[in-house]
Amino acid sequence: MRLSRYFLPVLKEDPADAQIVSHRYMLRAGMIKQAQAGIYSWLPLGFKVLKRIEEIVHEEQIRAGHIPMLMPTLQSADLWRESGRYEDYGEEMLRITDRHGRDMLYGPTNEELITDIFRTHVSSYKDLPLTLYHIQWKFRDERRPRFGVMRGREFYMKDGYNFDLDKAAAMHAYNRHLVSYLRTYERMGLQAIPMRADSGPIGGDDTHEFLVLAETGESEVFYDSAVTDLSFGDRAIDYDDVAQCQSILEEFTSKYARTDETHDEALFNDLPEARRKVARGIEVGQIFYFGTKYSEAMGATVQGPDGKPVPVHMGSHGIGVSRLVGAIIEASHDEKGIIWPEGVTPFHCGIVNLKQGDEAADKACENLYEQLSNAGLEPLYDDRDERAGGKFATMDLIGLPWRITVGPRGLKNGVVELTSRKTGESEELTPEAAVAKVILIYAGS
Ligand code: 5CA
Repeated sequence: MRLSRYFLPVLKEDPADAQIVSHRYMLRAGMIKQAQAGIYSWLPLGFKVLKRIEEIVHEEQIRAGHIPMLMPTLQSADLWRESGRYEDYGEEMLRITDRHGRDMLYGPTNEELITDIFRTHVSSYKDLPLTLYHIQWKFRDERRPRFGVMRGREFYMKDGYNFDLDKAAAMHAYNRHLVSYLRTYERMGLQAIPMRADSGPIGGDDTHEFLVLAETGESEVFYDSAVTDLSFGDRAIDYDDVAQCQSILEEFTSKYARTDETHDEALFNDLPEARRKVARGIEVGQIFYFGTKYSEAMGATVQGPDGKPVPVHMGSHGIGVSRLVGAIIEASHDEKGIIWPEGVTPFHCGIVNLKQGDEAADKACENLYEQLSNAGLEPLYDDRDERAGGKFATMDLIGLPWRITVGPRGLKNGVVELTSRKTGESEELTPEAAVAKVILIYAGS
């Protein structure tokens, strides 16, 4: 993309109403614009990051054997009356009436709708196990929408639902989700710690939230500092291997890590004092096992091996896709702007032309642009007729991990400059070597 043809409405001043850094930088970098309280338009740069995150979530869900689909945002109130949640859900639910006077709602989550699909089409245990998921907009009429996309009213969520014959099989689905989530967040450059949590209106006893530690997080968390040493890394996973998934769950959940809802002071105090940490975290996902709560209420049964009908065991598993955009910025920024991890960056590499209109500089930039594009990467070329300082400030603000700077002086010596946004370190390389290095950095990602 050439910046002269893009739509990147950056703001010079800090917006007055943004209290946390991710909100401030998302507005300043022209990623989002508020449409109403807690409802945002995703401008091109923000939309690109949202899509990258969505892609990673899809890839990891499919890798785990879960099946993508799409359900609508508007749902019928009657389904929610069947589960009893139409009344229970309270004021967070946006209720709508259509022209025929039918009660509808903008879905805050999809347990009822998916259970209805399941009961219509699945009748035998032979079709289990089954996990279906979608990534769709949700609406919760939060009392205090705030912090930009972190606590929106309209937000983008991946929600997945497993259907299994018995509790043991459903717990394997739970474990599989936990493992796939660990991988998903690490690919985004995040450490998200699974913590024992409370199930709220979704229901059930088994639930973990995934938290990214950040001062601006809304949840208070208590944990053994040893959990922060764990990393998923590049493990080969067989998602059908029950023992392997179970052992990874144990590895990542056996150390003390809880949100304030389930915190147990006595257990916590058993830890050596130096390892007791109290901090704040951003909840970027949650997994639930709730057994037969919905299947019994809504008659989702299958014929078991003995021919008798059994209600299926279910769980639901969510990832806050739009919230993640903010969470990644909270975890990765400096005073100049965002620092995107390579896995989610909107463009792979910036190209800054220090002297637009200089024949050699223009040509070198065009060549770099073409070579990076031919390698399947997306460069963002700042080809505007602007001062170098302004171009650097924009690049630093929007946070691309790598920048190639091209100027007439360097070109006389046959070099351009490759700079890491994270470390600020630069090296002079021939244009070919700079391209080769950037390609190598992204190889395999
Ligand atoms: N049905 C279950 C799992 S699919 C469910 O709805 N879970 S949830 O309530 O925990 O939501 C899943 C994730 O969506 C949360 O972990 C959080 O990351 C994100 N989320 C929830 N509410 C909001 C909100 N108001 N704004 C942005 N993201 C949110």
